[in-house]
Order: sequence, then structure tokens, then C-alpha cells
Amino acid sequence: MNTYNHLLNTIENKGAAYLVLLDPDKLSQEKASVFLQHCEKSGVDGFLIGGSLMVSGDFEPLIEKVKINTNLPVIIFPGSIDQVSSQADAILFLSVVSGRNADHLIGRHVIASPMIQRAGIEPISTGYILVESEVITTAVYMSGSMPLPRNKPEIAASTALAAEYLGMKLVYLEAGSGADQPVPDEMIKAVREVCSIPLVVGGGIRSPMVARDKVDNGANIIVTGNYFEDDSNWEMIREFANAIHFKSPIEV
Ligand code: 1GP
Repeated sequence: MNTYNHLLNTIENKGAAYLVLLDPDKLSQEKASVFLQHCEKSGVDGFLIGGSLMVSGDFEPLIEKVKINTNLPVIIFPGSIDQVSSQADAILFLSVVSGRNADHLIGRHVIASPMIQRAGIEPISTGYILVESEVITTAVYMSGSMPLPRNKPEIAASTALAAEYLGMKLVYLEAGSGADQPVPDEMIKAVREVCSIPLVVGGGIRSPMVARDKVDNGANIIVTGNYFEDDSNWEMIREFANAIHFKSPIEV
């Protein structure tokens, strides 16, 4: 089964899917194996790997580590065109549809497409919507585009619908890694009302309750990253997974 269908099945069977974002700059090689195995045992459905700006360059070794330590899918979440690897299962083929920077709407894609085809990994076309947060996030800055105003759910809904009509397979509402405020519930609801493709929500989600609110308002896939950079929070992974998998929580 391809990764997109795996995500669709997970959404169908568990209510919603839970992906953990791994930032190669932040997850130490020593701790990675323990963390990855813990994620799998706790009910995580897959990993996103990548970052808007990658400094350390430990991208390939981290994908390899996931493959050695777990059976979960690895989906590249690329911040730039050098984040393509044949070791991954899939790549989010992100078009920053909230912005008007042609390079991030289609330009980089022209360069990346042959690389993805050569790598033999599954591209999952994704309408990526950067939502305004209190601070300028790395994703907003690096994309050179204006984020969508957080108090304008109707713009988000129209943008997401346009992405669906363009044939994209996912819509991703992104508040930005480490955002003070996650994507507002009203915005998720407005997008859900008009869109039928799965809706990914990430950025600034730091509690199972907030994750569940996002799902209750229409998110189909929840992404968390930052919160687990502190290993004292690892014990919460199962609680996140259970809050998100409302149809089939794991017995504790
Ligand atoms: C993925 O950027 C997010 O969409 C991850 O955000 O690091 O704030 O959880 P956090």
C-alpha cells in the first residue's frame, strides 16, 4: 500500500492520524533510537522528516535510523530541494498556496520533480498554507511569502478549496514550528466545511487536549515536533496518540 493510502486508512480506522516531525538539527543521534521506538510503541502513525532550514545535514542518517528502528513510514517534509532521499517512503510535494512567491508555488518543484522520480519515492501533492502566528516563523521567513491572517477563516477556506480543485491530495494548515498559537479552531472548521481532502494541522500543538480540539474541528492528521525535543515530555506521546485516535485509543 502506498503512503497516501496508508494515511487514508489510518484516518478511516482510528479517526485521525498522528505524525511526529523529526528535525535532524534537533534530535541527537544518541537519543534517536530510543525516541523512535518509543513513538512506535506509543501509537504514532509515521514520521515527517525535514525542516525549513537544516544546518547539521544529518538528514539521510536520521531517515536510516527510522528505517532501522521502526516499521513506520517516513515522509519527507522538505524545506528545500536538497531534502530528497530514496530511503524515504514519500515526500510532501508542498506548494505554498498561502503565498504569492512563484518559486515556492511551482519554481522549486520543476527542479525537484526529476530528483523525486529518480529517488523512486511517492510524491503527495500538498497545498501548504502558512498561518500567521505571533512571531515570524522560520517557515514564513524562508518562504519569502506573507502568511494567511489568522482571523480570516474564509480566506483559508477559499485557498484550501482552490488547492483541492487544483488536484492536491492534502491541505496543510501550518502555524509554524514552535508557534505561540496553533491554527485557530474556527479556521480548521471553515476549511473542513468546504474541503473533502484530508486536512493536516501542525505548529504550536503542545497538549493532547489541544490536539483533540483540532481533530474535533475537522483536522484529519495532527503533527507535533517541538514538544518532544524535551525528553521529559516523551511519556506524553501515548496521550497525544490516544487523543487523536478517538476511534481506537490504545489501552494504557
Ligand atoms: C509541523 O511545524 C509543525 O507542522 C511542528 O510544529 O514543532 O510547533 O510542534 P511544532
